[in-house]
Amino acid sequence: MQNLALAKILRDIGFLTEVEDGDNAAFKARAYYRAADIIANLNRKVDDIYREKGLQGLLEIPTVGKAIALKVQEYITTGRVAHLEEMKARTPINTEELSGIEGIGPRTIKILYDRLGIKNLDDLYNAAAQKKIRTIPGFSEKKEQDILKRIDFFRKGKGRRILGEIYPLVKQIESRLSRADGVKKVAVAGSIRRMRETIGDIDYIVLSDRPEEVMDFFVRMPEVAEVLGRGPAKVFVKLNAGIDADLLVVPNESFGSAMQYFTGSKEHSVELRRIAISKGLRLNEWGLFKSDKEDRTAEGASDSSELTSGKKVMAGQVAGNSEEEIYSALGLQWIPPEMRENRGEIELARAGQIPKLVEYGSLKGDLQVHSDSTDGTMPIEDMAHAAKEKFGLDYIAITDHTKSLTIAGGLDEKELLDQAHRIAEINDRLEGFRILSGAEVNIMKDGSLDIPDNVLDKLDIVGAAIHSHFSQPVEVQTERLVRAAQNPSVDIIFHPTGRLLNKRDGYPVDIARLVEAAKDTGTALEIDAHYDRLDLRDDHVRMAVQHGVKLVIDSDAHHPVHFAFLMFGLGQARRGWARESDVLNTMPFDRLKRSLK
Ligand code: DGT
Ligand code: CA
Ligand code: CA
Ligand code: ZN
Repeated sequence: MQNLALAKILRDIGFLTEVEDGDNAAFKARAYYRAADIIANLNRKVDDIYREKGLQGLLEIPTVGKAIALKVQEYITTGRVAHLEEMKARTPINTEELSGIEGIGPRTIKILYDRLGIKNLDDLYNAAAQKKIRTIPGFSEKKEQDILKRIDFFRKGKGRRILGEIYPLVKQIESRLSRADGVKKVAVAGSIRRMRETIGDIDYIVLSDRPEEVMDFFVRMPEVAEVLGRGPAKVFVKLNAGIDADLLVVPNESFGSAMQYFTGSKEHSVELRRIAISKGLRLNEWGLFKSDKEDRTAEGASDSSELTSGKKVMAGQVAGNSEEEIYSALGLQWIPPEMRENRGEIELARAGQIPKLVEYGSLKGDLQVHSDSTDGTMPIEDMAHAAKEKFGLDYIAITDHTKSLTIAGGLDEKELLDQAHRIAEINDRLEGFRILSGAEVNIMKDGSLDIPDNVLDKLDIVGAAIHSHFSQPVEVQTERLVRAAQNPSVDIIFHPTGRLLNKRDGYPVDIARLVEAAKDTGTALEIDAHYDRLDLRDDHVRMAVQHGVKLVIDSDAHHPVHFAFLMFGLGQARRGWARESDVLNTMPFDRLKRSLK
């Protein structure tokens, strides 16, 4: 748990830095978020590293600099970090509660605190209910109403965690469970299987004939803090990490139906159950049954969670073994989990028209990668080497920041061209791998770029992004992005909304207008795969796909471990029904090169 606990502390420091210092601290905060990512995904315990090599060992952890290493050391040796405690004392705000409300990031939290002394969810609710929020410049009656609605939503849902932040824990428990006696298979279902960007809890399904033993093992795992409830085949626990986990143990005949049931979404499953009923069938986690048979054998226990042993219930089972079998018995094509939100996928499945979604592992390259020329942590060669050897990619684009982003050490015209020259030299030495020269060029307040066209012209690929002046009205922000897309050198709009999930409100963008401009100018829109960005959102992706706008899925890597996060971008793309042909960087290098502006 140590690594994950440390990651949480670093994230808290980053967040409070942004609350206290506003947009100016965005980059400093990001350094903390990055170190937190690395530590959460490290395959060694940080305290082991420290015991072995001391502070030097900590400094060798990628993205961990002196300031962060010292805080890590302090935490390992004393169990606390004074800097964080001072910040918490100075800014006594329950950021955890407040940032759980959609659309409320550090900037808003700061304004609410300064203006109305709002420190927690109760304060926020009361201020909104007393119509005080609308009196703050930049807020409105509508925003106030939204806040009330979201608080209600939040209180029902007990807050949601970012998928990528919880993912290492999900995998750790999965692998522990898979080694337990009597376990034949372990699967993760629920919103995680659907690759939602935030998740409420973790849902496991275990295939086993010995549910009691498996549940005993589960509740005794070191990750478990408390058992919340237990039935004959289901158990609910609270984990030390503060999130709940559910486990369902099923026999082989019910594995597919359990997967279907536990994967949801609820809205999708409700519709499937309706279809089952219309065919004289009943669908639950134990299988698809003939209605009359189930009524007789289950003896009125229509909530199957109360059913004890499999055997007697299985009479009359039409399907249950696999999901395919269940969908097929309902007259439907199998539907990829990422599409199961009852947003039209069931109609497509009935017509046999489920699109072939872009596959995990189908990306051939990564078009947003940073190097140590700016705020990345590794030389170009090392990023290329890792992309090729560890992640099987065929190409990357080096897209460092440009000069007006001084805080990231952005490159000027000469430095960009020098870098492109160096990349050409590296390419000469490489076999079976290509590096594109590029830039993440900064979009200025008026929508112009900070690097002139005659320089951008000479780069292989150009992404443009907004990094400042976040608080402009939606028309202004959209116009900035549209202008950038119209630039003849700009191939991609990077992270189009600039949000950081649960951390920073993005700038407001009229995505429909941006999609239209992207279409008109042949500009691609990025799904930034880093799990705390993931802009575009799933419905934005769908809009782009519907309009034939190309997407790119990039890791925004500042260190090789970040290439692993491409899967979250792919998940988002699949949630937006994107096919391989919608994603530019599924193309082999030569074709990609030809399709750029
Ligand atoms: P989450 O955990 O909020 O991110 O979202 P899910 O979709 O993982 O929801 P969860 O964990 O409450 O339940 C897992 C699945 O179990 C859900 O997707 C569908 C199924 N399920 C849970 N509660 C109900 C229910 O009341 N009715 C139906 N039809 N299905 C349910
Ligand atoms: Ca869940
Ligand atoms: Ca659950
Ligand atoms: Zn950027």
